[in-house]
Amino acid sequence: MGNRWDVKYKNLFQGLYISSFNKESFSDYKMKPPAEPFKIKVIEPVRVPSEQERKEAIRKAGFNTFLLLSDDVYIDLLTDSGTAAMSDNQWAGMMLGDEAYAGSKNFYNLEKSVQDVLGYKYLVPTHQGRGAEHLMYSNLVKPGQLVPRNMYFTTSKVHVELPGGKMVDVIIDEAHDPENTNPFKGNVDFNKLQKYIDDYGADKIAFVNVEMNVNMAGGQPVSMENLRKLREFCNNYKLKIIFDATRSSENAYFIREREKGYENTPIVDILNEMMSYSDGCIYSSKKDCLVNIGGFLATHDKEIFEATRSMVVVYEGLHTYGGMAGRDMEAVARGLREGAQYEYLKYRVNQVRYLGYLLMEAGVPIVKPTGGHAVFLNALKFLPHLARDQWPAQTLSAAIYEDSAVRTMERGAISKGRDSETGENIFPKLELVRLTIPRRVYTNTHMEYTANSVINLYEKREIIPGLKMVYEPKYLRFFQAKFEQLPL
Ligand code: PLI
Repeated sequence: MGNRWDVKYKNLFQGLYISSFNKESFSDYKMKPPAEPFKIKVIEPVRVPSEQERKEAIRKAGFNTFLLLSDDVYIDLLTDSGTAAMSDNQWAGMMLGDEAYAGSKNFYNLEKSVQDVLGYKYLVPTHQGRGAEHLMYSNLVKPGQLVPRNMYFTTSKVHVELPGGKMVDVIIDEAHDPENTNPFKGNVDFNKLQKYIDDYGADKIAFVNVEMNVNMAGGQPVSMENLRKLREFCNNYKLKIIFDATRSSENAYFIREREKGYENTPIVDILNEMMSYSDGCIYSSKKDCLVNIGGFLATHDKEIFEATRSMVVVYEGLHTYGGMAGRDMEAVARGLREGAQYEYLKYRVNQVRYLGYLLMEAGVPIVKPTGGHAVFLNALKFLPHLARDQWPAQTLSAAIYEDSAVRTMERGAISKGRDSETGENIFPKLELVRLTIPRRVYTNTHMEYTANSVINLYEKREIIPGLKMVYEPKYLRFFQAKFEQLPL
């Protein structure tokens, strides 16, 4: 039965949405925290360091939250990667690890999970997502080729560049606008893709890369319609489609929530249909599989399978473990199934949305609609007095830590890095701070504590000074760069 929100917002979105989508972006909507579909059996004590300790810790870390000690953090929203709480069923599976070098039974359990949940026939396990990116992209990219993608991701960009390729952006324009509430901001723009084909020729395109619930755009989903059309489009040019399916279960939840025709479809069926439009995928299990380590690539294509399986033994380990222990493969095998359960996903997405709602209610500028794995603060609007090369997002992330011992992450110009040809800094339109919610780890009260800290800073935002970069590593600089505070 629909409630008054359904009626109100359905009209607004011209019948595209089947549920009360996006009501959180309206100021008259009162959201309640979602109830957890689990109870807590084990706890890990955490403490709030004193004001003096926080001040010292962030300076010692060069104002880079990656360089903080975990012991100095109260609520860790740095990443949703490898930070999930596993279930009793997953821990039980860990005890059934078959640590054989070859032919571990856990590999076959994982293979079966991937076949059932994602529908791919072939599986190559890796130690984590970037291991899979390395095998897949170095196999498919030739020097000088382009890889169109619905917005870059840091490790993906590097693994396309290492074999001599270049990643180019083909996401819809709406994705670059934090205020735009398009329900599928992760969609591919076919005009942009067509232009690359027209300008460079289809043989210059290594493959088309599509990320689910696009991380750098704010955790924004891709629609099934877009994927279906992309398959038809790419068939015309005989182009392969490779997914970054890392957050595909959360994307599937949004399809069920927002796309007509999927309102009662089981998540696993949605996932199978999504993957049917690709040739293969890379997958960091550390997100939607609810585990602390692991990754894989999977494919329908025997050629890709054979090429990457012959490489996995060089870089990762034998093709029946690929850098994972047997017990870790079992946890992934079980977590992939658990993470695709509707009730879990509903709680998960709504917990993230609750944090976004609290911030929006207080007028804090965030990327809308709230994404699947994180709330993203718009640092350009939060700290408008800072120039781009005073690194507003880096500054804000450090300031949040100093205020409350909540650890967040810069997702803007520091993450984007430099142009591989000119060496110049790139200043992307999105200069964001990511408040990434680990899965099943924090309570809704933790969300409220976090929101209070961000709101407190927003109220005194004009007295936050910018930063100067004083150390810059060659690759993936956001991990290790160091900064000093500028005078206000
Ligand atoms: O961290 P890995 O190597 O397991 O996975 C790399 C990776 C690939 N694709 C996408 C979309 C990611 O988000 C991703 C890793 N993300 C991290 C670490 C994050 O904090 O978002």
